[in-house]
Amino acid sequence: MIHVTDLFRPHCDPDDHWDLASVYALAYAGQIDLKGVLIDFAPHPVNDRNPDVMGVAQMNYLTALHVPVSVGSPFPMRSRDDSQPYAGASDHVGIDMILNVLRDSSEPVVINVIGSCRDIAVAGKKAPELFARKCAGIYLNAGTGSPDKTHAAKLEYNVSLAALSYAAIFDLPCPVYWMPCFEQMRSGKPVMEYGTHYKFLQGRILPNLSPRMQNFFLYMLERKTDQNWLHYLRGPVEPEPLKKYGDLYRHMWCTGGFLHAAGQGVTTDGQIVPLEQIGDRAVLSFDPISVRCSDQGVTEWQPDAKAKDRYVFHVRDIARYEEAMTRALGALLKTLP
Ligand SMILES: [Ca+2]
Repeated sequence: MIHVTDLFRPHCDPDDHWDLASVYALAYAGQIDLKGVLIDFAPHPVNDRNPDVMGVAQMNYLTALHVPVSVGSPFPMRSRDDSQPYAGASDHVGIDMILNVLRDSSEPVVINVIGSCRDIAVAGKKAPELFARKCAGIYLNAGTGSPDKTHAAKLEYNVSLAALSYAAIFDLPCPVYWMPCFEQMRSGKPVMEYGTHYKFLQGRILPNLSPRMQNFFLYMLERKTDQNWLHYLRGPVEPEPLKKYGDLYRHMWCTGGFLHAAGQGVTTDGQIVPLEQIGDRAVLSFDPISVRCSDQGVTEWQPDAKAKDRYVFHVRDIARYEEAMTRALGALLKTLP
């Protein structure tokens, strides 16, 4: 697995740190081989934020793993086919890391895209044949899943970062597991059928984690920008921020895709079980579709039972999805030391 994220310090949306911890939990359990973390070059707007390499260093230390981390391209794509031949070596250090991982891996690699689509789109345009051979699937967390074009025309945040790149992902010669963040923007509904969004009260999960994991989250949530990443992690847990952030909700999107990539499903009562055993207990599925995306980032899709490499995330039980995902996330993160 390669994990591509808009993980910044100080944080933008803190969900990316929860997601980073989730993929490290899968790696720590030996369910995936985490081959690299690629962080977007900059958020939008930049506001003095930098790629959070300290957060990755903390997770590597915690889990005793050595996952490389790199930084994405500073350039937006100029067209839907732009492989950025004008970029220098530093500009593509992260994109080339991805291409090297694909080349060197004996098995096909899944790629999570949970921020901008820019780097994976450019990587795919640089080496389409490599993606056809070695990319087992892109878990694309972006967009709006409404089958109704009127709703799809309101762009979701990750699409607004790089609409051409989002469109370009749908052109790549590898499976795409499309995980629209919402079915409709501003629908007012917490959970909809074709959107991954759920939320949980952080106090339901934070107090059950190991002290080091609690400190990983508090160091991020407190927007620490000192250099004290190691000693803060190993220090005592401060009760006041733990209480303060426990009382806040966290909005989440990507959890179901990480588990699916690791061959795991989530049941309607929130248990994580192997996909081949889950049957009709699954709270979510990936359904085969045919899909097109305009240069502006507007999708059109239909169910297509014959489709082999395009799937859409589908909530099977709207009433139980949020609670099921909260339980699954809590169980997953509790396994971290
Ligand atoms: Ca993100």
